[in-house]
Amino acid sequence: MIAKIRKLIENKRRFLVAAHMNPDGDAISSTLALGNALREMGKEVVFFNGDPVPQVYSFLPGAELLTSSLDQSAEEIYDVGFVLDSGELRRAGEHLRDRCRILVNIDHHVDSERFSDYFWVDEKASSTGTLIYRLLKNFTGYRFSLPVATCLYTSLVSDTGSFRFANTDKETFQIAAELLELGVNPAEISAHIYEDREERVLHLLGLALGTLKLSECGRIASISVTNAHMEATGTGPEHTDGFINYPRSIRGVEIALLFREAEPGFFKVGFRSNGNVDVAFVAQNFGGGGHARAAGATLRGTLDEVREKIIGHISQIIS
Ligand SMILES: [Mn+2]
Repeated sequence: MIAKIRKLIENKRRFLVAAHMNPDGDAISSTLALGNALREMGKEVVFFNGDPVPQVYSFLPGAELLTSSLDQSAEEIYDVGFVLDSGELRRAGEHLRDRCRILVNIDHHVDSERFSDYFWVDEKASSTGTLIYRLLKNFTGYRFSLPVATCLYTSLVSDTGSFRFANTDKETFQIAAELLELGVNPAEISAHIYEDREERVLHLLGLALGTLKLSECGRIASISVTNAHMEATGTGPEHTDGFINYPRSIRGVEIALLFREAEPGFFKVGFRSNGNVDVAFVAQNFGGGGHARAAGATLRGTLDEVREKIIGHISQIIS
């Protein structure tokens, strides 16, 4: 499949590169890594995401090129649309199908749908950035530039939680080492991601931590972020990235949950697991999806209703 996608790139001219909305570090970085590399190959490329770039990733080369709205003129059709890190097309935008002659799905989500003409999913890869690295390696003449290397390194760091999560493997370190040889500065990138927070984000975190709940068995921990919390602190959903790691870090906790209010009457639920429970499977029960250790779903209801439904369901599974 890698070689097929390489040939597609070699033979086509106009590309769109997209990833899932409400983008995390891997979504943004893999978009920019592939987008920048295609530009370096002399291709015409549009970098797309339905949502804005989270501030912490705005340092990435090409971040300023990301657009949330496509030119609506009918002529604006792309030869190839890459949809990265998205288990479902609707997570990136259903309308992309009409705008692209060929869709390519590159992903590492277990339950990634076959919505595309080219389907390349490796659920063992620690990040979508890893797959972009492998793809670019397949071009004999391509040499990784520092901008592309910087994006790829950021993918690795963000999807492995700075090389801490269970998906961190030998390949992750091998790629990281190669990227360092190309001039990537790990401390600088980490400082951008983890030490460039705005004060208001910590106030939001404070409110969220105030909602911490631990189940009686001590194995399920959750925190919540409501629209009221975000209004009070002048923040948005993009500022909750990483919050779920706090309930996850409690001794004995196997499943961590983050409930975040989306549109009125809906809550997005983030799931993290230490591996005993497959949370992709849990999330699928509620119309969501993801990985065995990290997944998400959106549910209708009040915070109490959604929380009871999810925690009740998980309690049954683990008991
Ligand atoms: Mn990812």
